[in-house]
Amino acid sequence: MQQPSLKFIDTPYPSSHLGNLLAQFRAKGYVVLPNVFKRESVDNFRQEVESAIVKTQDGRFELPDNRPELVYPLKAPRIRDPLSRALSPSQMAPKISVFETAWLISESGKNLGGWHKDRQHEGMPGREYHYPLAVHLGIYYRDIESIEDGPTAIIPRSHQDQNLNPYNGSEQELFLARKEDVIMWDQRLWHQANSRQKEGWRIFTIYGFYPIQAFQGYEIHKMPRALAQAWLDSEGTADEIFYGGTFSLDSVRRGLERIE
Ligand SMILES: O=C(O)CCC(=O)C(=O)O
Repeated sequence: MQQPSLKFIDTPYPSSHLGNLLAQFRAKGYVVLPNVFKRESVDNFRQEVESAIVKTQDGRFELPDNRPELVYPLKAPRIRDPLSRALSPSQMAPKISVFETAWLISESGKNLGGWHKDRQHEGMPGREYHYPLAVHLGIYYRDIESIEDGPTAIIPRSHQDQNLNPYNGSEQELFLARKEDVIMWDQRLWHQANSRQKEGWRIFTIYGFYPIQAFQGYEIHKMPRALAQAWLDSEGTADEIFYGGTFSLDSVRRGLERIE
């Protein structure tokens, strides 16, 4: 398979810019990360994705999970610092790990889901900020300028304040961004997809991340052999997750077989 043609801006955000982006993320529950991709490369990448879309037996559209495009945007250098710092105030920033790679693909004009939250509040909602247990990126690969472009609608600040919801007149906003941008958002926000009212596919990639806490200098990715053995000996999914994390041994093996 050919290497996807998406290109990235390599320089990280300067620290004062990053600080502002994170302040917006905490205050509103989302922020637009600007200039993550090279603008001139995005249309080609979207077309590569579109030509790989398949229809499933139950009538959904999907990007097959062995396509390199499925994870290629994760190579963007600019997403790493914001994600890590969004998950923790710690000076020893946590490592981040991907646990969700969802491509929501729909035809123009198709009705999409209603208002919901994917995560609930922790701690004392409305009083103080609690760092999220997971953080998400959302990517459209198009300039999203108005409701016709199919942006996600959200209730700003509803990730923290439980009094805000779509049924009591709380202010709403749309995720507006350029094709080279990426939205970083907190799924405790009330949100709703809007259908695309212009020609062409509506594509929204959602990547989910969680923090892996580690002491600095500790080699977290090298499993002690006894722990690896405990993973191999797991009896059932609960044990596999307990010893080995999100992905099962079987899913790793199956994934590799399919790519070959
Ligand atoms: O497609 C969208 O705009 C929102 C997707 C959504 O509702 C979700 O991630 O739970």
